[in-house]
Amino acid sequence: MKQLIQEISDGVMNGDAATVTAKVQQALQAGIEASRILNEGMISTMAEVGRLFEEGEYFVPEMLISARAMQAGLGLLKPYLVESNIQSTGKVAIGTVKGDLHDIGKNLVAMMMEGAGFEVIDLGNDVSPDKFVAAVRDSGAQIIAMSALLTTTMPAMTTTIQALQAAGLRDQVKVIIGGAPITQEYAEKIGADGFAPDASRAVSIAKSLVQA
Ligand code: B1M
Repeated sequence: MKQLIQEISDGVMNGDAATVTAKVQQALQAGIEASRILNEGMISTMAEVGRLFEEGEYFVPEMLISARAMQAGLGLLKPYLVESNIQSTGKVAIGTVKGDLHDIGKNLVAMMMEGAGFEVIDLGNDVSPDKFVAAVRDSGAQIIAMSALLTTTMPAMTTTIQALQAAGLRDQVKVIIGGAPITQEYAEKIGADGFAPDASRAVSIAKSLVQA
C-alpha cells in the first residue's frame, strides 16, 4: 500500500498523469481510502513541488504538469470523496479570485461541497468582484466561497466584499475564504464570515453558516 501511495506521489512530482491515473485506480481497487490517497499521495506532494519551485529546482512548466497530473487523479477520487444522496443543503458560488489561476484547491472545495449536498456554481478562476456579485444577484447563492493562493491576489477578497456591499447584497450572503496564504486573522480583518484551512472544514463552516 505504501508503495502505491509512493508511486502516486512520484507521478504527481514528475507530472506523469498516466502513471497517476493508473496507480490511483490500482490503489482504489486495493481498498486504500481516497482521503489517504489524496492527502499522502497528492496534497503533500504539491507542497513539495512548491518547495522545489521556491528553491529554483522547478519552474512554472513543472508546476503546471504536476498540477495536471494531480487533477487527473482527483477526477478518479471524486466519487469516493463525496458523500451521496444528501438533500440540498444550500447554494454556493465558488471561485478563485481575480488575478489568480490556481484552481486545484478550489476544485477540491467545490467537489466536497457538492458531495455534502450544496448546489455549487463554479465560477472558475480569475473571477472578478463583479462576477461574484452577479452570481449572488442572478442565482441567489447564500454563500460566496473565495480561494486565493497568491499573497498578491489576497486583496481581491477585500475588493469582492466591498463590491457586495456596494451592490447592497452583503447582508444576503455569507462569505467564506481559504487558500494557502489565508488565515483566520485575515478573514476577520477583511470582514469575511468564515475561514477554512482545508476542503472538509470549508464544508463544515458552510453548513454552519447556512443553518445559522
Ligand atoms: Co503557483 N504558486 N504560481 N502555480 N503554485 C504557489 C501558490 C507558490 C506558494 C509556490 C511557491 O513559491 N512555493 C507561489 C505563491 C507565493 C506567494 O504568493 N507567496 C506560486 C507562484 C509564485 C506562482 C506564479 C506567480 C509563478 C510565476 O508565474 N512566476 C504563477 C501565478 C499565476 C497566477 O495565478 N496568476 C503560478 C502558477 C502556477 C501554475 C499555473 C503553474 C500551477 C497552478 C495550476 C492550477 O491550479 N491549475 C501552480 C501550482 C501547482 C502551485 C503549487 C505548487 C501547488 C498549489 C496546489 O494546487 N496545491 C503552489 C505551492 C503550494 O501551495 N505550496 C504554488 C494543492 C491544493 C490542494 O492545495 O490550493 O492550497 P491548496 O488548497 C488547499 C487549502 O489551501 C484549502 O483547501 C485545500 C486542501 O483541502 N483551500 C480552501 C483552498 N481554497 C480554499 C477555499 C476555501 C477553503 C479552503 O473556502 C472558500
